[in-house]
Amino acid sequence: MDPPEAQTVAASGEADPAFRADVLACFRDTRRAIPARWFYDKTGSELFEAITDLPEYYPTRTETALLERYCGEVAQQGGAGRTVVEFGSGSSVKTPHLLRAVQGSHYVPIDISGEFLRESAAALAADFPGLDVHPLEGDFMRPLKLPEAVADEPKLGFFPGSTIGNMVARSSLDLLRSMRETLGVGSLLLIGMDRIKSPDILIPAYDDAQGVTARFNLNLLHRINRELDGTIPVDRFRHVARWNDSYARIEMHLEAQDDMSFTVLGERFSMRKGETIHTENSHKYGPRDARLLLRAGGWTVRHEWTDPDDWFALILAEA
Ligand code: AVJ
Repeated sequence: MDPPEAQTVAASGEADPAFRADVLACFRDTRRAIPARWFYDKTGSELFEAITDLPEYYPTRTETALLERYCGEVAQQGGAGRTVVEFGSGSSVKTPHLLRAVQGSHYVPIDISGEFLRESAAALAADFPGLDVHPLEGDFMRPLKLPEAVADEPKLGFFPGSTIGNMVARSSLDLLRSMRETLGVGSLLLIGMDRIKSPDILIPAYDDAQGVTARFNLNLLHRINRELDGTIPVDRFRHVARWNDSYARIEMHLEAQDDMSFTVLGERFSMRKGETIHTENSHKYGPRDARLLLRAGGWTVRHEWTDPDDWFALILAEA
């Protein structure tokens, strides 16, 4: 019989201390917010995979098409032969296109989840027999020391998926600067950024007809109940996706449908009808916004590729 999976059976005492701290801080504060990274337990990761297949969720599909089409040009524009360093590699599904085009001899996937990282690194190494894979477990929000074997190699950072969109401006700048420090002057960075577009396209992408995104959002409350011994009445919350135009971002919230009170780790909290927990920001960038942000972070844009609707951009920048 298969052993039970750690994440689904985690008892309150074993929950990630950082998760615990973020959740308690959220409910103790009047401006309730929980960092989006806590969506991704096992169920959450599976639900995100399901989101990427939804007809309304255009980003993954659009970016993958751009990578399939333009990785050859990325190689021509200076990427050829470089060591690819992927930030938040996860399952590395988009990486083969780039690795095939660039033809470097090393690959450094960086992820905070060691188990996931080693599994996907092993799978990639099997598919690319000539490639030296050096998985690096760590938090890429901070500058990291790359493996000795790639110290003198020219590098190409890879940060797909519009993950930068989850960060507020200040954090995204910190990240871009950290990446510059990690990779070094003269390095390249290939980054995926989602464009500003009509809310008529954006809202359904984050509030789909099948309700998968709603389940993804609500799973956070189930996770709190499971891992932090919570009594949150999940069915009395509603998934909300809204476009915040002044911040150019989609926000996801969980809205209380009634006045309520519940406990988390034995501590009692209450919420009023209509109050929300802010669970995610997904910032969108126009062409000039993207260039300015990158430049402020120490990166000069060398090339951009977009789809015919200009819904998503792949940007190549140099440190
Ligand atoms: C993984 C952060 C890029 O913001 O579009 C998808 C996450 N949230 N649907 C995004 C997400 C709701 C996604 N990122």
